[in-house]
Amino acid sequence: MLEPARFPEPLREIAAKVRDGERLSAEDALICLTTPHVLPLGRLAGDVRRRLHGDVAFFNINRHINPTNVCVYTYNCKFCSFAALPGEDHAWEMSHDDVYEHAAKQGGDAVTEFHIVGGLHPDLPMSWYEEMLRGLKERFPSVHLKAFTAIEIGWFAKLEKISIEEVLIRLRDAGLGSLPGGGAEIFHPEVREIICDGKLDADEWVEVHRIAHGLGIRSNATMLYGHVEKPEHKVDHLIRLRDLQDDTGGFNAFIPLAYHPENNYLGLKHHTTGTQDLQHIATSRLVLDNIPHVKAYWIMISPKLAQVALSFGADDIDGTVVEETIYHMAGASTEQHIQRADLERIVREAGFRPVERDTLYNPVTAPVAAPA
Ligand code: V47
Repeated sequence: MLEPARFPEPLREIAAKVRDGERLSAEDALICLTTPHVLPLGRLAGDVRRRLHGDVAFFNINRHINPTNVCVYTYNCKFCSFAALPGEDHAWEMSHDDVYEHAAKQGGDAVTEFHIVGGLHPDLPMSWYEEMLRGLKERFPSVHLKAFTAIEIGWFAKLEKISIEEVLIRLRDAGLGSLPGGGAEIFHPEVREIICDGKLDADEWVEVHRIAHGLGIRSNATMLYGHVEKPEHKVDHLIRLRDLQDDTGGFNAFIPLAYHPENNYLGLKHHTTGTQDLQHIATSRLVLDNIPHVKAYWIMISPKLAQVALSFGADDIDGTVVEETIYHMAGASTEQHIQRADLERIVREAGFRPVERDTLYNPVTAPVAAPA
């Protein structure tokens, strides 16, 4: 039982709200993000997480595929270490066959999700991506295709001169199952101007997800922290996401993403600390009372910290991944692949019960057959 009186100020009032199931205000969110009392904050978020999910911690068997890193916003998105201009040494463009070959490399586990994102390629028409989705569905019919950030969806609309709705309908017809949460960064224009000037703005990002939800396409949401943003910017970000979720109910999960500073144009040196990472996980769980899942992405914060995060509000540690480029090009030193047995062990040793889920958080009961 939560006893607010045992919490230090200024968390006491927040503890009372958590105990009573009351929504936190923007002012409360600011307190969560700035309090030095991270352990008590984690205790509150852990309590909410246990109310929602008991002792279950989710993981999935997934595979990341990045068909190209060629991106017209290479200079705009100063925080991104993944993108390249056409012809640069580190630029790549996969063929459809390359994509299928990557998809088939599963590292021995029966995959249920392909997570597919890439740069905004100036010359690849949307039909190239539709064909890729169809080709994947033909070869891997049971695998869910979670593909394209809101930024890519906006780019397709611009390139093809069609509406967001039409883009989403065409991609869904080709096999798209849901949208990942990338591209949100920090919504506030003061930050967007510095880190990703000219990219889709907050209203546009929100609109893509709103339209997707209206079409029955579920999605995730992210927030990139640990660079030039201030706590107030993150409060604004979280409240905007919560408002959208109140309207649509279409978000599955929220993933706070820790900024990695290497090999990009932003010119910052510092990595986030473990305490900061846990504080963002805990705050997300407490503020986003209407988003069912909070993910501690092990690739980003390490399997060791992801274990701790499960007691600070997270209920999901993402999946096997197999090959990761976005964080590893930005200096991540974690592995790129983890086996199912290791994910289960990480969860179990943190005191939780591992449950394999599919992308939409249905438990996977029988292993899905690997494609021939
Ligand atoms: O949008 C880019 C971020 C995101 C850097 O939906 C960086 O299940 C840190 O969205 N340092 C893409 N972050 C990753 C993403 C994601 C990851 C895992 C699961 C899901 C999901 C979504 O990565 C980008 C951007 O915010 N990013 N560069 C960097 N240097």
